[in-house]
Amino acid sequence: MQKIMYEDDYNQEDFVRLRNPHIKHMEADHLYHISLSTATQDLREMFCDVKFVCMGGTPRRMEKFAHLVEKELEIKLPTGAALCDISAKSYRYSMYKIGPVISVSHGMGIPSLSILLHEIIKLMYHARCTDVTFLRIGTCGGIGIPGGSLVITDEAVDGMLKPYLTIDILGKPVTRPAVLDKDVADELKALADAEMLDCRTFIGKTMCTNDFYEGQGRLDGAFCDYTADEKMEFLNMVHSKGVKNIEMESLAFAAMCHHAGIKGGVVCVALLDRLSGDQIDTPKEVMDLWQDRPQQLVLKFIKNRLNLP
Ligand code: R2B
Ligand code: URA
Repeated sequence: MQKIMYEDDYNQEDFVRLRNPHIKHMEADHLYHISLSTATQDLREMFCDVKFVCMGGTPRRMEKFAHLVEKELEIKLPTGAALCDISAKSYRYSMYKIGPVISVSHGMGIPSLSILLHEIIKLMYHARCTDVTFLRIGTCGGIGIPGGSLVITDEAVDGMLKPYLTIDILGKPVTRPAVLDKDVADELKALADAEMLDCRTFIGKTMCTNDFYEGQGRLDGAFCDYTADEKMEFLNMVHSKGVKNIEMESLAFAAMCHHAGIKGGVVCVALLDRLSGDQIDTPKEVMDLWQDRPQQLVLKFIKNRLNLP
Protein backbone atom coordinates (compact mmCIF):
# COMPACT_ATOMS: atom_id res chain seq x y z
CA MET A 1 0.00 0.00 0.00
CA GLN A 2 1.11 3.56 -0.68
CA LYS A 3 2.75 5.47 2.13
CA ILE A 4 1.35 8.78 3.38
CA MET A 5 3.78 11.08 1.58
CA TYR A 6 2.33 14.18 0.00
CA GLU A 7 5.56 15.04 -1.84
CA ASP A 8 3.97 17.23 -4.49
CA ASP A 9 2.75 19.96 -2.20
CA TYR A 10 4.57 19.21 1.03
CA ASN A 11 6.60 22.41 0.74
CA GLN A 12 3.76 24.78 0.09
CA GLU A 13 3.67 27.47 2.73
CA ASP A 14 0.07 27.56 3.83
CA PHE A 15 -0.79 23.85 4.17
CA VAL A 16 -1.38 22.58 7.68
CA ARG A 17 1.89 20.80 8.57
CA LEU A 18 2.52 18.16 11.16
CA ARG A 19 5.45 18.44 13.55
CA ASN A 20 5.78 14.68 13.42
CA PRO A 21 8.29 13.06 11.04
CA HIS A 22 6.77 9.60 11.48
CA ILE A 23 3.35 10.12 9.94
CA LYS A 24 4.53 10.32 6.35
CA HIS A 25 6.19 6.93 6.65
CA MET A 26 3.03 5.19 7.83
CA GLU A 27 1.02 3.13 5.40
CA ALA A 28 -2.25 4.55 6.64
CA ASP A 29 -3.49 6.76 9.43
CA HIS A 30 -6.59 5.68 11.35
CA LEU A 31 -8.16 8.68 13.07
CA TYR A 32 -9.75 6.28 15.49
CA HIS A 33 -11.69 8.64 17.77
CA ILE A 34 -13.36 10.52 14.91
CA SER A 35 -13.99 7.41 12.86
CA LEU A 36 -12.05 8.41 9.73
CA SER A 37 -9.12 6.73 7.98
CA THR A 38 -6.75 7.40 5.09
CA ALA A 39 -6.98 3.68 4.30
CA THR A 40 -10.63 3.76 3.28
CA GLN A 41 -11.51 7.39 2.63
CA ASP A 42 -10.32 10.19 0.38
CA LEU A 43 -9.90 12.75 3.13
CA ARG A 44 -8.63 15.35 0.68
CA GLU A 45 -11.75 15.13 -1.42
CA MET A 46 -13.97 15.16 1.67
CA PHE A 47 -12.37 18.00 3.61
CA CYS A 48 -9.97 20.09 1.47
CA ASP A 49 -12.27 23.14 1.44
CA VAL A 50 -12.44 23.47 5.26
CA LYS A 51 -11.47 26.93 6.53
CA PHE A 52 -13.03 26.97 10.02
CA VAL A 53 -13.02 24.24 12.65
CA CYS A 54 -15.45 25.13 15.42
CA MET A 55 -15.52 23.04 18.57
CA GLY A 56 -17.44 22.96 21.82
CA GLY A 57 -18.12 20.57 24.66
CA THR A 58 -21.34 18.82 23.75
CA PRO A 59 -22.57 16.92 20.66
CA ARG A 60 -25.94 18.68 20.84
CA ARG A 61 -24.47 22.16 20.81
CA MET A 62 -22.24 21.35 17.84
CA GLU A 63 -25.11 19.78 15.89
CA LYS A 64 -27.11 22.93 16.52
CA PHE A 65 -24.18 25.05 15.34
CA ALA A 66 -23.90 23.02 12.12
CA HIS A 67 -27.58 23.70 11.37
CA LEU A 68 -27.09 27.40 12.14
CA VAL A 69 -24.17 27.54 9.68
CA GLU A 70 -26.26 25.75 7.05
CA LYS A 71 -29.04 28.32 7.45
CA GLU A 72 -26.97 31.48 7.81
CA LEU A 73 -24.46 30.73 5.04
CA GLU A 74 -27.44 29.67 2.88
CA ILE A 75 -25.80 26.35 2.03
CA LYS A 76 -28.15 24.19 -0.03
CA LEU A 77 -27.66 20.47 0.44
CA PRO A 78 -28.56 18.27 -2.55
CA THR A 79 -32.16 17.05 -2.51
CA GLY A 80 -32.54 14.17 -0.09
CA ALA A 81 -29.23 14.89 1.68
CA ALA A 82 -29.10 15.88 5.34
CA LEU A 83 -26.40 16.82 7.82
CA CYS A 84 -25.15 13.74 9.59
CA ASP A 85 -22.69 12.99 12.37
CA ILE A 86 -19.54 11.92 10.51
CA SER A 87 -17.99 10.47 13.68
CA ALA A 88 -21.11 8.73 15.01
CA LYS A 89 -19.49 5.29 14.77
CA SER A 90 -16.76 6.31 17.22
CA TYR A 91 -19.30 6.91 20.02
CA ARG A 92 -16.78 9.47 21.32
CA TYR A 93 -17.16 12.76 19.47
CA SER A 94 -19.78 14.16 17.08
CA MET A 95 -18.64 15.92 13.94
CA TYR A 96 -20.48 17.73 11.14
CA LYS A 97 -19.18 19.36 7.98
CA ILE A 98 -21.16 22.10 6.30
CA GLY A 99 -19.46 24.02 3.49
CA PRO A 100 -16.14 25.40 4.76
CA VAL A 101 -17.02 24.71 8.40
CA ILE A 102 -16.41 21.69 10.63
CA SER A 103 -18.47 21.65 13.82
CA VAL A 104 -17.20 19.08 16.31
CA SER A 105 -17.69 18.25 19.99
CA HIS A 106 -14.61 17.93 22.24
CA GLY A 107 -16.04 16.66 25.54
CA MET A 108 -14.95 18.02 28.91
CA GLY A 109 -11.41 18.82 29.98
CA ILE A 110 -7.94 18.86 28.45
CA PRO A 111 -7.44 15.09 27.91
CA SER A 112 -10.63 14.81 25.85
CA LEU A 113 -9.90 17.99 23.87
CA SER A 114 -6.30 16.97 23.27
CA ILE A 115 -7.19 13.61 21.67
CA LEU A 116 -9.66 15.35 19.39
CA LEU A 117 -7.18 18.07 18.41
CA HIS A 118 -4.43 15.58 17.51
CA GLU A 119 -6.82 13.86 15.12
CA ILE A 120 -8.39 17.05 13.72
CA ILE A 121 -4.96 18.58 13.05
CA LYS A 122 -3.95 15.37 11.26
CA LEU A 123 -7.23 15.49 9.33
CA MET A 124 -6.38 19.03 8.16
CA TYR A 125 -2.95 17.73 7.05
CA HIS A 126 -4.30 14.70 5.18
CA ALA A 127 -6.94 16.89 3.53
CA ARG A 128 -4.24 19.45 2.68
CA CYS A 129 -6.33 22.29 4.02
CA THR A 130 -4.96 25.83 3.81
CA ASP A 131 -5.44 28.89 5.96
CA VAL A 132 -7.63 27.25 8.61
CA THR A 133 -8.84 28.97 11.80
CA PHE A 134 -9.87 26.95 14.87
CA LEU A 135 -12.50 28.37 17.22
CA ARG A 136 -13.68 27.09 20.59
CA ILE A 137 -17.30 27.88 21.46
CA GLY A 138 -17.70 27.22 25.18
CA THR A 139 -19.21 27.87 28.57
CA CYS A 140 -17.39 29.15 31.64
CA GLY A 141 -17.69 30.69 35.06
CA GLY A 142 -17.25 34.48 34.90
CA ILE A 143 -15.12 36.38 37.39
CA GLY A 144 -16.71 39.71 38.32
CA ILE A 145 -18.96 39.71 35.26
CA PRO A 146 -22.70 38.98 34.98
CA GLY A 147 -24.04 35.59 33.84
CA GLY A 148 -24.87 35.65 30.12
CA SER A 149 -21.80 37.78 29.26
CA LEU A 150 -19.42 36.74 26.50
CA VAL A 151 -15.73 36.36 27.21
CA ILE A 152 -13.10 36.34 24.46
CA THR A 153 -9.79 34.91 25.60
CA ASP A 154 -6.64 36.90 24.86
CA GLU A 155 -4.42 34.69 27.00
CA ALA A 156 -5.02 31.23 28.47
CA VAL A 157 -3.36 30.44 31.80
CA ASP A 158 -3.33 27.37 34.03
CA GLY A 159 -4.49 27.13 37.65
CA MET A 160 -1.16 28.66 38.75
CA LEU A 161 -1.63 31.55 36.25
CA LYS A 162 1.15 30.21 33.99
CA PRO A 163 0.54 30.78 30.24
CA TYR A 164 1.69 27.38 29.06
CA LEU A 165 0.56 23.79 28.91
CA THR A 166 2.74 21.22 30.64
CA ILE A 167 2.48 17.61 29.52
CA ASP A 168 4.53 14.62 30.61
CA ILE A 169 6.20 13.03 27.57
CA LEU A 170 8.48 10.00 28.00
CA GLY A 171 8.70 10.70 31.72
CA LYS A 172 9.68 14.36 31.34
CA PRO A 173 7.60 17.52 31.65
CA VAL A 174 7.32 19.41 28.35
CA THR A 175 5.93 22.94 28.27
CA ARG A 176 4.27 24.54 25.27
CA PRO A 177 3.16 28.20 25.21
CA ALA A 178 -0.60 28.70 25.12
CA VAL A 179 -0.83 31.39 22.45
CA LEU A 180 -4.02 32.49 20.73
CA ASP A 181 -4.21 34.64 17.61
CA LYS A 182 -4.47 38.34 18.46
CA ASP A 183 -6.18 39.30 15.20
CA VAL A 184 -8.86 36.65 15.71
CA ALA A 185 -9.51 37.85 19.29
CA ASP A 186 -9.64 41.53 18.26
CA GLU A 187 -11.98 40.79 15.36
CA LEU A 188 -14.30 38.77 17.61
CA LYS A 189 -14.35 41.64 20.14
CA ALA A 190 -15.05 44.28 17.47
CA LEU A 191 -17.89 42.18 16.01
CA ALA A 192 -19.37 41.57 19.47
CA ASP A 193 -19.22 45.28 20.34
CA ALA A 194 -20.89 46.22 17.07
CA GLU A 195 -23.48 43.45 16.80
CA MET A 196 -24.02 41.49 20.03
CA LEU A 197 -26.11 44.20 21.65
CA ASP A 198 -28.15 42.13 24.10
CA CYS A 199 -25.17 41.16 26.27
CA ARG A 200 -21.85 42.51 27.45
CA THR A 201 -18.58 41.19 26.01
CA PHE A 202 -15.26 41.12 27.80
CA ILE A 203 -11.78 40.25 26.59
CA GLY A 204 -9.08 39.02 28.95
CA LYS A 205 -7.31 36.11 30.54
CA THR A 206 -9.00 32.73 30.85
CA MET A 207 -7.94 30.41 33.65
CA CYS A 208 -8.07 26.77 32.57
CA THR A 209 -8.28 24.14 35.30
CA ASN A 210 -8.24 20.35 35.42
CA ASP A 211 -11.22 20.16 37.74
CA PHE A 212 -14.61 21.87 37.96
CA TYR A 213 -14.92 21.77 41.77
CA GLU A 214 -11.79 22.11 43.93
CA GLY A 215 -9.74 23.13 40.86
CA GLN A 216 -12.03 26.15 40.41
CA GLY A 217 -12.25 26.96 44.12
CA ARG A 218 -15.84 25.79 44.58
CA LEU A 219 -17.31 25.09 48.00
CA ASP A 220 -19.88 22.59 46.69
CA GLY A 221 -17.81 19.59 45.54
CA ALA A 222 -17.59 16.22 47.29
CA PHE A 223 -14.45 17.47 49.05
CA CYS A 224 -13.34 20.90 50.27
CA ASP A 225 -10.40 21.65 52.59
CA TYR A 226 -10.48 25.46 52.37
CA THR A 227 -12.74 28.11 53.88
CA ALA A 228 -15.16 30.42 52.08
CA ASP A 229 -12.77 33.31 52.85
CA GLU A 230 -9.81 31.47 51.32
CA LYS A 231 -11.88 30.77 48.20
CA MET A 232 -12.82 34.45 47.85
CA GLU A 233 -9.25 35.55 48.45
CA PHE A 234 -8.12 33.33 45.56
CA LEU A 235 -10.88 34.42 43.18
CA ASN A 236 -10.30 38.11 44.01
CA MET A 237 -6.56 37.63 43.47
CA VAL A 238 -7.02 36.08 39.98
CA HIS A 239 -9.60 38.77 39.17
CA SER A 240 -7.04 41.47 40.05
CA LYS A 241 -4.58 39.84 37.62
CA GLY A 242 -7.00 40.19 34.69
CA VAL A 243 -8.67 36.75 34.74
CA LYS A 244 -12.17 37.18 33.34
CA ASN A 245 -13.32 33.57 33.37
CA ILE A 246 -12.55 29.96 34.30
CA GLU A 247 -13.09 26.91 32.12
CA MET A 248 -11.37 23.60 31.35
CA GLU A 249 -9.96 23.45 27.80
CA SER A 250 -8.54 26.80 26.61
CA LEU A 251 -4.95 26.10 27.70
CA ALA A 252 -4.55 22.95 25.61
CA PHE A 253 -6.59 24.43 22.77
CA ALA A 254 -4.25 27.45 22.60
CA ALA A 255 -1.04 25.44 23.06
CA MET A 256 -1.93 22.81 20.46
CA CYS A 257 -3.14 25.33 17.85
CA HIS A 258 0.03 27.38 18.36
CA HIS A 259 2.29 24.32 18.15
CA ALA A 260 0.59 23.34 14.88
CA GLY A 261 0.85 26.88 13.45
CA ILE A 262 -2.93 27.22 13.37
CA LYS A 263 -4.70 30.45 14.36
CA GLY A 264 -7.01 29.84 17.32
CA GLY A 265 -9.71 31.82 19.10
CA VAL A 266 -11.85 31.11 22.18
CA VAL A 267 -15.31 32.56 22.96
CA CYS A 268 -17.24 31.44 26.03
CA VAL A 269 -20.46 32.50 27.67
CA ALA A 270 -20.40 32.92 31.46
CA LEU A 271 -23.02 30.76 33.16
CA LEU A 272 -22.62 32.61 36.47
CA ASP A 273 -20.41 35.10 38.28
CA ARG A 274 -18.09 33.08 40.49
CA LEU A 275 -17.68 36.07 42.82
CA SER A 276 -21.37 35.55 43.71
CA GLY A 277 -21.66 31.76 43.90
CA ASP A 278 -20.77 28.25 42.81
CA GLN A 279 -23.97 26.47 41.79
CA ILE A 280 -25.31 26.80 38.28
CA ASP A 281 -29.01 27.34 38.91
CA THR A 282 -30.11 29.58 36.04
CA PRO A 283 -33.35 28.26 34.45
CA LYS A 284 -32.76 26.01 31.46
CA GLU A 285 -34.57 28.29 28.99
CA VAL A 286 -32.33 31.21 29.97
CA MET A 287 -29.22 29.03 29.82
CA ASP A 288 -30.17 27.83 26.31
CA LEU A 289 -30.46 31.44 25.15
CA TRP A 290 -27.09 32.28 26.71
CA GLN A 291 -25.40 29.27 25.13
CA ASP A 292 -26.48 30.45 21.67
CA ARG A 293 -24.45 33.65 22.07
CA PRO A 294 -20.93 32.28 21.41
CA GLN A 295 -22.37 30.47 18.37
CA GLN A 296 -23.90 33.69 17.03
CA LEU A 297 -20.66 35.59 17.49
CA VAL A 298 -18.53 32.90 15.84
CA LEU A 299 -20.99 32.80 12.95
CA LYS A 300 -20.62 36.58 12.52
CA PHE A 301 -16.86 36.07 12.50
CA ILE A 302 -17.08 33.37 9.81
CA LYS A 303 -19.36 35.54 7.66
CA ASN A 304 -17.02 38.48 8.09
CA ARG A 305 -14.03 36.41 7.01
CA LEU A 306 -15.98 35.09 4.01
CA ASN A 307 -17.13 38.63 3.11
CA LEU A 308 -20.77 37.60 3.44
CA PRO A 309 -23.45 40.12 4.58
C1 R2B B 1 -16.95 24.44 30.63
O1 R2B B 1 -17.98 23.69 31.04
C2 R2B B 1 -17.53 22.36 31.30
C3 R2B B 1 -17.72 22.04 32.75
O2 R2B B 1 -19.06 22.18 33.13
C4 R2B B 1 -16.12 22.32 30.83
O3 R2B B 1 -15.96 21.54 29.68
C5 R2B B 1 -15.85 23.70 30.50
O4 R2B B 1 -14.68 24.11 30.02
N1 URA C 1 -17.65 25.70 33.09
C1 URA C 1 -16.64 25.72 33.98
O1 URA C 1 -15.59 25.11 33.74
N2 URA C 1 -16.82 26.40 35.11
C2 URA C 1 -17.95 27.05 35.40
O2 URA C 1 -18.06 27.65 36.47
C3 URA C 1 -19.01 27.01 34.47
C4 URA C 1 -18.82 26.32 33.31
